[in-house]
Amino acid sequence: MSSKGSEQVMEKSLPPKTEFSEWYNEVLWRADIMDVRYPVKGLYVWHPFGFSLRRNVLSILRALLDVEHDEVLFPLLIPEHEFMKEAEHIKGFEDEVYWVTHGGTTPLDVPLALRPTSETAIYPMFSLWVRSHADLPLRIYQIVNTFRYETKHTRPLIRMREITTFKEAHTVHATWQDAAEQVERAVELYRQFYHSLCIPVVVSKRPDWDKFPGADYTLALDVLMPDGRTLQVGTAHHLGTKFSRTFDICYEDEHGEQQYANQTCYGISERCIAALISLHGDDRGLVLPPAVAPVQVVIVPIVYRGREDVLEKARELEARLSERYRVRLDDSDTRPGAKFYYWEMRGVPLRIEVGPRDVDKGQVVVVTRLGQKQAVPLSSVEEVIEQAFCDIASSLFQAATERLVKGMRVCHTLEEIGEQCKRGIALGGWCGDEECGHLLEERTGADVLGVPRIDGLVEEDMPERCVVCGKTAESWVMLGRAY
Ligand code: P5A
Ligand code: ZN
Repeated sequence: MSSKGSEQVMEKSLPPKTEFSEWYNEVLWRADIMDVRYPVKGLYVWHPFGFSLRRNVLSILRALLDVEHDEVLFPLLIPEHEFMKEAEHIKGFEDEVYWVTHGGTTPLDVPLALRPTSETAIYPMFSLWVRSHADLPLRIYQIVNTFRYETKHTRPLIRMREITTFKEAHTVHATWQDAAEQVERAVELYRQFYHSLCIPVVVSKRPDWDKFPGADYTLALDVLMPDGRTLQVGTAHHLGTKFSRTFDICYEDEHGEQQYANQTCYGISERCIAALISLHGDDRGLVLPPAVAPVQVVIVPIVYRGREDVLEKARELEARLSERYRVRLDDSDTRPGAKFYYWEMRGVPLRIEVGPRDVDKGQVVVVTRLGQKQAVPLSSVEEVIEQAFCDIASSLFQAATERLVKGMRVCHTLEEIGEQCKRGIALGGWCGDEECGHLLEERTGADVLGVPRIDGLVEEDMPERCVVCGKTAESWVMLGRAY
């Protein structure tokens, strides 16, 4: 097959992004993110390009967490008796736990759980570590794999049975108020993290029936996916003294009295990468913010026989730019068009074309993944790259924010909410009663995501009446169809 032919075949095979589910699955393997053919349901293999993206995303989150947390690493296995200690927590997770019951052929005295999350691994140790108020606050995080036997439809990066990149933080404080402030800082940290990925989020307080098992309350971050559904991409939980009473995490206060500690925990999975891919990608594949793109700049020489100097110039430029950027020179034997296609699929923010005429003029052609093209003198390439990176990041964030704002609507009836949730997020007034909350879900077929922090995303005032019972509304309520 001629290279032209193969290009056309490949061109056809990425479904348009409007067919989101097909697009998502195709882009994962076409852009070398994941192989979904591993023979265990809900488990996937990271490809080199995806792994590199994962590493860049992690390093942003690490830098943010490192400011006030220490990184640790706990074991994967949790003894049954620790896992079973906190009643509400077990109830929330019992159907999702994988158990290790044998060592070889010998039944274990104590069955071991594969962590679905690490509260019950970490808190028995916190009980040993925390002695006095001087030990507080204690703030740690770890990045590990966790296992959840999910029964809902599994999807790569979105709902996995092995979460390979669980970034979980756990903190201990003297007072309930201190812990509440930590939850707020966690949400701000996550908001900042998502901003680095050019992703706008909506923060809300989850309704009581949907909070983390064992928590006093849960704050969550959601993104609006291209198909109009919402994806929870992070949560922060105030645990109060629930776990400290169970695991005996006490400190001696200034007056020499023993007090139960207040705790928080918060986490983000690889859903952050699912959101990154889904929110920015287009009909040609990935579009990656420069901060996390595994290849930030690809140099494509346009070679002609007798103009070996073109390749030479391209190599010089590669060496020069490699000092500051993640650069790839594509001097492979393929046609330029096929190279463009290949690197666009992988979301490379900038392509630099070097042709004979450019070499003669002492310039290159810089093309952004968003389609801007300009000729640039060789001497000012770095300057142009810096500017282009900033522009790409702000365009991505702005475009995603506009789609989010457009995707949110204030509704005044249950019918309106039901309709709106077919394509986005609905907002209404709520009296705050749990009964009205359940009726909201039953009658609209949508999920109550909780009480949102509107953050200027919506200009309208809060409706005066509860959309279900008509009593005075105490707060906003946000609904969507959640992944
Ligand atoms: C917080 C960290 C916890 O587990 N314990 C430590 C707390 N919270 S959580 O809400 O249950 O999970 C944190 C985030 O992980 C994502 N998530 C998943 N991602 C992919 N596949 C899954 N099966 C899965 N389950 C949860 C969600 O984004 C969730 O907010
Ligand atoms: Zn009501």
